[in-house]
Amino acid sequence: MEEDAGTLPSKKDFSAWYNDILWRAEIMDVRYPVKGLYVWYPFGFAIRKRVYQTLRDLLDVDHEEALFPLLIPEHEFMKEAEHIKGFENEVYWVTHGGRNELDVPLALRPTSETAIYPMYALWVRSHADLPLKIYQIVNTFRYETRHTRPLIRLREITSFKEAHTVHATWEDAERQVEAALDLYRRFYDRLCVPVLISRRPDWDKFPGADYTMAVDTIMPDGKTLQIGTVHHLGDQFSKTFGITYEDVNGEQQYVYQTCYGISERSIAALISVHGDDRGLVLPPDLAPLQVVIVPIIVARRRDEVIRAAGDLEEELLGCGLRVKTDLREIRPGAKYYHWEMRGVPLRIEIGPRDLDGGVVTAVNRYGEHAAISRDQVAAGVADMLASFRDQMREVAETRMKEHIRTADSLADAAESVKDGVVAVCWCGSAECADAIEEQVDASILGTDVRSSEMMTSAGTCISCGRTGALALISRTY
Ligand code: A5A
Ligand code: ZN
Repeated sequence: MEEDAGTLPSKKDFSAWYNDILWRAEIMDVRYPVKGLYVWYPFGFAIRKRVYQTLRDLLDVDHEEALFPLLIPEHEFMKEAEHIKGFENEVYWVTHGGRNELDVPLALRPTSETAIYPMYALWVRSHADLPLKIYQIVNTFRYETRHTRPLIRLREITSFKEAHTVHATWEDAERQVEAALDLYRRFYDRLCVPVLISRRPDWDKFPGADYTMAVDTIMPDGKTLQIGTVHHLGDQFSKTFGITYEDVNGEQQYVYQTCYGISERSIAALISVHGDDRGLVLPPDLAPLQVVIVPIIVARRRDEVIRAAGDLEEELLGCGLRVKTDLREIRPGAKYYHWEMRGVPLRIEIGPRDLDGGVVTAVNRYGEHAAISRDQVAAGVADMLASFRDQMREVAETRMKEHIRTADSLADAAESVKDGVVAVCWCGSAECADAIEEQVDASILGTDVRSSEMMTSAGTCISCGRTGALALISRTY
């Protein structure tokens, strides 16, 4: 791996900052020689592990984890007409085994409906089997034609969490959509990443779905990033794949389904929402290293300081914290720089003066100092970590709100959208959507916005003046 050289570009130039932090903080190596495929460094992978464990913990409460194959036979993949239309231009095909052409071409899953649902047709028998809630975390492949970007738009999505649920009625599936949104809200709350939840316009819904709800966050440049989607699939797939159950009266009924997904875009959001000009800022629960101890060594009292640092490390490890003492023979300043880049939430400095005073000096990743009494150090560190997490949540929330404006004219919207999301009133017609998207030079993100603060009553469409309802507009990744 490369040594740090120079500094991170300012986050004001977000794109340059993002590209740089990925290697400086050792998250992704972008030098892999296939477009859209990237390599997780061990440190990036350690963050991924914690983020995905958080997701698993939330899902495992009432879902089961399973694993389906990567390869999907052409005849299954081609069954659902809308679904194919949505994905056919993005599919990689395996056509050969060695030198022999395969009888049945195999798709690398771009998503797994067509791998999972033929099996669901075998598994679901009676109403007693419902609801069925299964998820898997896998890699998927999409031949993306838009500009690829590490963690954001990949051709191999390495960390695709997809849940697929089966229900007896349309309403049960609708309730599951809400439950999934709630689960995603809680997931992003653990990441301290604020989200906007809305219903995608019809032309933007998942291929084959009745409707799509999306979770977006606002990136530092004001563009939105879709970091999760929840789809109500109605009975389209159950009719195509013959997924039926016997109801209480002994009659066969088609099931209703949902699916919902999250990818490593969640980690792109985590990095981008919180990071600063000095590097990553990570919530303590997700940081691979929560506390770094930096001994401030003065020759005369060297052994004493190092012993004290070791004792402190042992005590904090004993409390279940992820701690490390940095004993490298480099300047303390270089150590601060190194660990700030990697987002360590808390640094503890311990030197002769601290020893004499019976304290340690703790500095959180926002640069706030506190002296913690040595006898109370475990409780003091736990408090600082907890309040740092709360602060992270607040800072991110405030910043997101600053990126949301309302507009009541197209000109106004066109101006405000350069800086973030704009809430407008839209009548719902396709013609007005076209007019708005063209004149504002941005996309309609969604309607039916799930944010108490944005529940405006009906107003007049900014394009045609007829009655309309709240819609969000943004430039998107
Ligand atoms: N089967 C459903 C869940 C599905 O595939 N939905 S989806 O197409 O919307 O993808 C789920 C989520 O994966 C998206 O909301 C987006 O956050 C992420 N995603 C989609 N394409 C991606 C890509 N090329 N690179 C990284 N993440 C992607
Ligand atoms: Zn209109």
